[in-house]
Amino acid sequence: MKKFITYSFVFLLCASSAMAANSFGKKKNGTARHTHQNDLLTVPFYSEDFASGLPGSWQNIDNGSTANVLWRYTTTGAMNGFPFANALSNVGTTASNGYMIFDSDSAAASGGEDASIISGAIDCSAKTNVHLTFNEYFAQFNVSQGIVWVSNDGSTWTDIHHAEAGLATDQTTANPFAQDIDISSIAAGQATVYIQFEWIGEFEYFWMVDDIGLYEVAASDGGVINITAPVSSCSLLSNAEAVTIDIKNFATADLDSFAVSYVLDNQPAVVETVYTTIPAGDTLSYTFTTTADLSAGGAHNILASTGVASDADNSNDQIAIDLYSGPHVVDQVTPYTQGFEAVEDQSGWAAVDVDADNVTWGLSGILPHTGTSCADYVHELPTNGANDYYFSTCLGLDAANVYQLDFYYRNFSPAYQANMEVILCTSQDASTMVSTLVPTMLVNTANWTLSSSTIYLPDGASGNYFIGWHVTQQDSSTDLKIDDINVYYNGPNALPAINTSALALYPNPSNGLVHVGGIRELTEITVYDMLGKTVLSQTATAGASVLDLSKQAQGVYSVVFRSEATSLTKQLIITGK
Ligand SMILES: [Ca+2]
Ligand SMILES: [Ca+2]
Ligand SMILES: [Ca+2]
Ligand SMILES: [Ca+2]
Repeated sequence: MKKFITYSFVFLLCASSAMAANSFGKKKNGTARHTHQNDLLTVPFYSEDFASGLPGSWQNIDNGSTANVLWRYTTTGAMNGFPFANALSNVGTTASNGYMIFDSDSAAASGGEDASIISGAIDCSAKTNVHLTFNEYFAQFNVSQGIVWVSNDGSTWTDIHHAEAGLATDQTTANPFAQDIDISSIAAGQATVYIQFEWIGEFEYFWMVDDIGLYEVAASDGGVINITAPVSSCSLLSNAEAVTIDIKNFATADLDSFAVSYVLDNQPAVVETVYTTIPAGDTLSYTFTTTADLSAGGAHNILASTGVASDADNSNDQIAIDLYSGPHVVDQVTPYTQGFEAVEDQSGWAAVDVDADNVTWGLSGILPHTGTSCADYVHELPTNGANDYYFSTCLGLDAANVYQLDFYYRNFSPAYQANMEVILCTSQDASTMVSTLVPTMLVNTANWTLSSSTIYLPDGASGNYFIGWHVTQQDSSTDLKIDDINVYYNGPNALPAINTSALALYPNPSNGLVHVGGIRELTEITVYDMLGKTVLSQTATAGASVLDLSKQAQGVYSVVFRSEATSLTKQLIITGK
């Protein structure tokens, strides 16, 4: 029997999809944006979203198993909780009105499970081609199978899909995993087509299925599926940027001689005609002859469209991206915020997998601070290990200003504790670190906690900076979440430089009253405990200061001195009386 502690995240799928989204800087809000789930869908001639549970025309049967567990309708997913999502995502699905689940883990039945849901007869006699679409989410524990079968007589079945394909123990599919399978060879021209979802397993995890559809590929249907150029850049983009889009022919016939257009920042549309033939099902990368002027720093928006004659599905005709020309300049009026939501521009963020184990930072829908998403690093036993950075996009900072960095952090649970460090760098590389914003601290909390740090730059050091969140492992599974990052102007930078060679902290070890010598007036002194909690914060007086830590517990503390030129960290040991 398995135990909950052995449950694992599948992080690679999550991380890779997050990075793919990052590389295009694509946002998915607004009516003009279409999602990947819609790319392949034309209007279905059969659809079932299980809004009223399993319809009476469907069968819910046990195939003679020992356990005799059946599929069931749910709006909440698996009854047991896991560190990975235990419900079908609402994004791109109708999960909110319910779906079908085989919930093996919750059933906890010994002996083999083998159960199917089977559609009623579907008339495809007038169809020259038939595609089956559905959304699924499958978690593999050991040897479970999720098999999709198609039949045109209800007795002879053809195996067309295995949900468990390629999944190792404790891995899941994407959530949702949208499928589009050509079943023409079995279903086209047939009057009685049946679809079957069969679970086989024994006390495993689950399989969730929703949004079953059958559609016929149209004779004419084109659309734009990507804007691949331009992309956000920390240097200002030019006044003549090439605009390149991917155009897909979703139809059964060749596509040629059709209109395409793009709109930059709500300016008049640039309209051109594509003469290249795109064979059925193929994609063409098309670069507009007319370039785009993105030389103005800041946010821009591009909306691209196709205009195909007699287009059978207009839902895939447009796509939009947001991009940034030059760094995100933080000043008196404009902060930089990032909450890792789908409507926010995350272009330029990058995970750096220093330990090269292919487990690194990405986005997660599990327990965000606000909204539906946060940034997350997670790695489970037994191969837990972490040395990974999540770097922000480029921030344009001015040495004449003092900035504040606020963000929230937590673990999935205290059993997933992690070490966290936050650094300021001049590129997305820890070797370019210029200062420590949060000294390495142990995070072991299930509560979202605010971290607040001051950012000082040395004289003449205005430029582009990147903030890196660094996670390293503790002694068990590791999880570190961050959300709601806010970098904002916090006044002019008027602090004097630290004379590092003269600075002294004594006595050390100390019983709690600590003298600071050689310090210049107005230097900020902050003392952190081993958990990274600020226990004392004060501004130095001329010549010397006394830190009263007599009420603090015995242990090791970090004393951070910050001024305009630099920050300096010294270790202090409090021994008690
Ligand atoms: Ca549904
Ligand atoms: Ca279309
Ligand atoms: Ca969020
Ligand atoms: Ca790693």
